[in-house]
Amino acid sequence: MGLLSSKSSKVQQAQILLLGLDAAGKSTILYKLKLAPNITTIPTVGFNVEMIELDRSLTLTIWDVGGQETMRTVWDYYCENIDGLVYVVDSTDKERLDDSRREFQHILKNEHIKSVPVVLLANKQDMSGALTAEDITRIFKVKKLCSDRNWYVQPCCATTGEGLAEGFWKLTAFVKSRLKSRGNTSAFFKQN
Ligand SMILES: Nc1nc2c(ncn2[C@@H]2O[C@H](COP(=O)(O)OP(=O)(O)O)[C@@H](O)[C@H]2O)c(=O)[nH]1
Ligand SMILES: [Mg+2]
Repeated sequence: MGLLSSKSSKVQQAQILLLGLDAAGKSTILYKLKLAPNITTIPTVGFNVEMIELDRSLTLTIWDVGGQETMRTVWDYYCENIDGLVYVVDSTDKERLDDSRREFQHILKNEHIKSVPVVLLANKQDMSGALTAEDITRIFKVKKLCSDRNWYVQPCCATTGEGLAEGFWKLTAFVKSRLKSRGNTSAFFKQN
């Protein structure tokens, strides 16, 4: 029984965790994905959640957990039942790049997200001096840290939406491939 639509197809649902330091751009991304015009973001208290459908066979439920220091301690808690991780980096915040890298490294160690695909969004590419996706890949040691899973680093600009669809398409493909290889055991189904 589906609660959300009357479509007759079997739609898979994946749980996606959207993480990153505060002010990285997570809420902007979430609202941009929903195509809501002229959204003013406010700091996330607790979490925001949105469901999006890029592909008719897979609905992504995206959990935007606050990035403030106090919230970072509960990131681990949200990792249960997660099918994909999107990690947002403010490519211009060079002062906190190391903090962000450390949090990224920490979250990848979580048992529950072992082998879960990761898309890093190198956000704020519209600003001068922004580090490139290649810079972020190198600085975050992504090749090494994510050698056990599918990963991709996507440059984007959350305010214009540029690069977001590409990043989430990549994630969708990774998630589908993982669910397939796991025999769909971890996915929820909405049978309408
Ligand atoms: N220039 C620019 N500003 C951005 C971009 N993405 C987010 N911001 C701004 O960065 C600030 C923090 O964004 P927000 O989405 O609230 O970050 P969150 O704490 O990760 O949810 C806001 O003022 C956004 O308008 C971007 O791609 N370019
Ligand atoms: Mg937020």
